[in-house]
Amino acid sequence: MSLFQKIGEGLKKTRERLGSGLAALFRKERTASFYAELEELLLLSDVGPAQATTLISELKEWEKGTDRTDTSDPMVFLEERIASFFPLDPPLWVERPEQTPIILLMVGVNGVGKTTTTGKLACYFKDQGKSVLLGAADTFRAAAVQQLRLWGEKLEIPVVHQKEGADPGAVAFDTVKAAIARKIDVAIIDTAGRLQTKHNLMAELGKVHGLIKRELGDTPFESLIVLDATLGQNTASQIEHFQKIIPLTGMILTKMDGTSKGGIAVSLARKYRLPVRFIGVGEGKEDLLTFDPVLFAKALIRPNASGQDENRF
Ligand SMILES: Nc1nc2c(ncn2[C@@H]2O[C@H](COP(=O)(O)OP(=O)(O)O)[C@@H](O)[C@H]2O)c(=O)[nH]1
Ligand SMILES: [Mg+2]
Repeated sequence: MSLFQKIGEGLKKTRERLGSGLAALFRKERTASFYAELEELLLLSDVGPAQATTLISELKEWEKGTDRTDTSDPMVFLEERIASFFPLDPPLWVERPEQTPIILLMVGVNGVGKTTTTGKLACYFKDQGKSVLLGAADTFRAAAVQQLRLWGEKLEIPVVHQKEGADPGAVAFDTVKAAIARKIDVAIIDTAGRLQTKHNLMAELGKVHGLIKRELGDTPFESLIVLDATLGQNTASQIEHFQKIIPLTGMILTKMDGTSKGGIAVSLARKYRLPVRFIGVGEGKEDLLTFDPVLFAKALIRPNASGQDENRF
């Protein structure tokens, strides 16, 4: 399967609603209710009110013929506009010249899929021939450390860990130190996330970030927020909470396979100007797909299009 086909499969529920809905709608005449129906379809898939309004007014302009370029298909027009909503800055792990390890700090609230995504990412980088180290900085629950160690065993990747209740900053610090000493390519640090708790995990997370930053000096690293796509617009407040504590560099949207609201990626990326790095489309180690705005928009809007861009990866 090509990446385009995998994205299409992962987005099945969303495209059954949005892609199929749009195809049926665009076959109809432009009656008074046309744009209302279009808006409803966009909102149902969680593209977000601001994006729906923008897309509809751009489509109206385009249909007047003033803005028309090389396509006469309104679906292609929408797809191109949606793709343009995503920021394009490349992630650190693409063409990084320096020899220092790439550090990924995984953050997000409990249950969104952080630990699973950490494991899948380890698999992704390992498959590219990179050396990987994992850090179990979710010391809040013993089970979380155990869960990450299982991924480590399965993938034959070392995991830096301490006892339950240990200082997550110390684990993160040890992971970075070890990654530098062992000349590791990518170190991925799993953390605990709770928004309301007496243990004040959010303050601890700020400390973890500060320690990594101090250790790396001017070398940049990624702080990736993991979000459960099935939660739709509720994910926005999670971004805002975490952004108050640490500067986020990107998003990973999990459980895309379980929702018809996959348009949330469009909404969040445009609103917060945060690039989407990966999408999760299942529980297995291979169920993590690199995010490409063009392929994503196409899979969302025109899943049956022949994927001319299929071989971009
Ligand atoms: N269907 C599906 N389930 C996922 C995905 N990512 C994670 N999960 C499941 O979500 C649950 C919580 O994941 P976990 O990694 O423990 O979340 P954490 O608390 O953020 O570390 C687990 O049952 C995972 O298997 C995904 O992309 N698709
Ligand atoms: Mg976890």
